[in-house]
Amino acid sequence: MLRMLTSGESHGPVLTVILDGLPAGMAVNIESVNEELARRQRGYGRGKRQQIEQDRVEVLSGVRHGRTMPGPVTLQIRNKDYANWQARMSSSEPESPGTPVTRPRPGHADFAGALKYDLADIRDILERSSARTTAALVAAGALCRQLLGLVGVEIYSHVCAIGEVSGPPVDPARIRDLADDVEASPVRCADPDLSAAMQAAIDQATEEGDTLGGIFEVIALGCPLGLGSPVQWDRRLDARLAAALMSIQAVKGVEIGAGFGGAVRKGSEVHDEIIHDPGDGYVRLSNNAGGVEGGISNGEPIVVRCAMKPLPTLRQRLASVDLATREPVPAHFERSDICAVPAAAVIAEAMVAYVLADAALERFGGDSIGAFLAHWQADREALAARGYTGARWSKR
Ligand code: EPS
Repeated sequence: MLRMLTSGESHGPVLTVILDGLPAGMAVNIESVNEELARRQRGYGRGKRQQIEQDRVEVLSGVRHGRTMPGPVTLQIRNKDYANWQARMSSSEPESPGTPVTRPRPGHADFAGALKYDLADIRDILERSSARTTAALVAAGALCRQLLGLVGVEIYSHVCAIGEVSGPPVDPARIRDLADDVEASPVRCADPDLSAAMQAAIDQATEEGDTLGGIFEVIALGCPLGLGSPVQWDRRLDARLAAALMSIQAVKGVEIGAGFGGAVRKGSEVHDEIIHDPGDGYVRLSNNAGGVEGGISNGEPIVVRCAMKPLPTLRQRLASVDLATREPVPAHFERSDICAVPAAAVIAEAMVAYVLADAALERFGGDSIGAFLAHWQADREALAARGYTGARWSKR
């Protein structure tokens, strides 16, 4: 239903995203898109680039007088740093092209990308594989979030672990109350002691010229029942969430609900029992499924966790080989982040918003926002007639 296509290089003039398929007539709040971009830029352990950029979106198509038109929305974010890279990133033959990057960083797209695309200069792939492009995804995700907000979906995230510093699980039912503390923490962790320990771990990695990964969680509250379908592999909501989250740079693992932890427990301990309460309708006694059963959202909070590997650009250089000479060399280093887990959590919110908005449009349809909301309302009434009232989360 929705399609999303980004373009742009890390140090090119702009990043763009085309989002096609939003219903016509949806109110668009550009300031809140900019706030999402600012959230992505924050976070302890980020590099100097975030002091250069102040990401803001410009609308190039698809919005008129504050509302979506039927056509695709195109958003643009200018890279301020381009001013310092004009010769190196020039689209025409420059007088001096600069020194080519020939020393692949282990863990980056450099090595496989240079060989795959037959490149003499790794910059041609590193500029596009860079996580800088996620600014465009966050901008489009912000519009998806605005659509979802109209049907009561709220999306939150928090950081569970940075390197070896990790905390106890957070009850999804508490995430709304914790949200302000999460936003105020430089590492998106509501617990002040844990937040301080995570920052100390990042300081140590900075000192050692190293980098850190971690684990973050995204929780979507109020997701309507019935998004996604088991009838075809590529329509399953969990499969779509996993693909979207795995597409974020450095994400190496995705869990839904109890995830890998559920694999070592018995069925009787894992599956979320169902009761029917005359007042509340159907209620689940736990949410180990993370809000998705059989590829369908079941009305419980959607809970996804991602494992992010440590970033591959290290001051403490790893062993590599010069692709031009095949001599052993230290890997290329350029300005980067020490830890981007808090930013990745914000990016993951955007990807979850995209997947849920896409699935909501599939279920409720509608060319106009009025039709979309009318279909959603009719669906709620139909579910209520069957005893499901929604918005009831785990009582345990
Ligand atoms: C950036 C993400 C990272 C930063 C980048 C900005 O990209 P990469 O995946 O290439 O490491 O390092 O900053 C720079 C490229 C730079 O010049 O500092 C982002 O998310 O904005």
